[in-house]
Amino acid sequence: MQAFVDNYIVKDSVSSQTRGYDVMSVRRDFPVLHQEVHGKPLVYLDNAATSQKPQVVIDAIRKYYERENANIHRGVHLLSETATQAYEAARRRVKEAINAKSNKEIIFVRGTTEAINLVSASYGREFIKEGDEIIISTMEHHSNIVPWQILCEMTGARLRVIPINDQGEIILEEYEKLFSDRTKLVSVAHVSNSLGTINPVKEMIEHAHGQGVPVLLDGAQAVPHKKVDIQKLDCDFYALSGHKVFGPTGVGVLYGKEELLDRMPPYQGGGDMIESVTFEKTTYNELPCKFEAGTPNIAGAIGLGVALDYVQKCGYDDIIRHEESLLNYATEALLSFPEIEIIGTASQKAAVLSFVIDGVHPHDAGTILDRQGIAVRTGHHCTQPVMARFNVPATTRASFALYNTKEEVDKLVEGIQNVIQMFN
Ligand code: C6P
Repeated sequence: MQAFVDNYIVKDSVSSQTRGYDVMSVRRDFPVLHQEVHGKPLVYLDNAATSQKPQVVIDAIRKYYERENANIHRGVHLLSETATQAYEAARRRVKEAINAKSNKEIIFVRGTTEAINLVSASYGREFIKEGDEIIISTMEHHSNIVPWQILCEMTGARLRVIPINDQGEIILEEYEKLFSDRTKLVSVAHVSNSLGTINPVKEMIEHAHGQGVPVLLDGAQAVPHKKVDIQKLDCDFYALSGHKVFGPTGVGVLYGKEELLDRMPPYQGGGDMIESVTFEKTTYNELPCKFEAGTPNIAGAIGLGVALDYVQKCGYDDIIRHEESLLNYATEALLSFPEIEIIGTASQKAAVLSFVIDGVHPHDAGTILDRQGIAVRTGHHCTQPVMARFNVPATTRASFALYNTKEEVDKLVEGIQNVIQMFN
């Protein structure tokens, strides 16, 4: 069986494993990048929305469906055992990648959104009562706002919101002032999707723990860019999406400390999450199955395991260095345009560049860039309170990944020049 499991592990034949960090080799691993759109070479700068997939991930998913597809934890036949082994190997892979203590702490879900909804529904049902308070920040994605609002409506609890400064950074003194004996949970982004800010989560967690308050980190935008060490962070929950970290859509992870998950009621009922069922009384399965009702996204989990392996083999230090140089290069170029304002200028930033062009609606900018082969996201990025904070209806956002190049940044800059010229 081990041989089978090994089949899904990225071998050292990953193209990027040539000496040092060679972005052109990395690009060769991503077939989707090698195409034209509107007759121009694709410049994919919408990585914060979703990242592209390396061939090893595509191959793993294809291989699973071609050779090994079966339901897990249910059959005694070989394919079912094989699929179960591969799924559980993927869980171990996630556990190692984020340095969790135990496989029981890794719950496969649909993505970050479902991970946060799981905590708000389950932790909320058990621990949040009328008058309690939940702290979030102004820069949260709607996925880390709305589930808490629903919980507040149901329970009579209330949200407290940490303000951010003009650079798009959390104001730590204001954060600390929000705590009281009513505070029951802090839930904040590790990295902001619309501003790029990397939040000082270690200090924030230390402060919250000092007050006996657990912390959930929304890691959707962190895992593609930095090594996440759950035990070092000491967060209580961590949510991530497979598709942002070069894995498939429809799969993600909720990490939770075992002692907390143990005390939380099930989120959904169904197959695999039970120990025994009678009409009189049902008992629940152990972690992590207690939170994985129904047939999960088996191929997705396997793909995610391979994707995490791929990123690790590329090397986080090299990825960080590469993306920092792209971000600095692009930021400097955009600053040279008097018509452009960058939204989000935190001192600690991931590879996200949001901006507005004077007199040009972001949707027009996005459409014109698209005709030049450049894919960026325009809109509010599911962070309407951030747009309100900066008094803009929307931004244009370029977000970089490990396979982007300086030449692509040059094309973005050229594209923006064309946008400005057209509107003049
Ligand atoms: N942000 C973006 O373009 P899901 O959709 O569940 O995989 O991830 C939701 C989510 C949660 N938190 C943060 C910080 C995010 O960035 C996202 C997804 C995408 O910015 C799509 S809106």
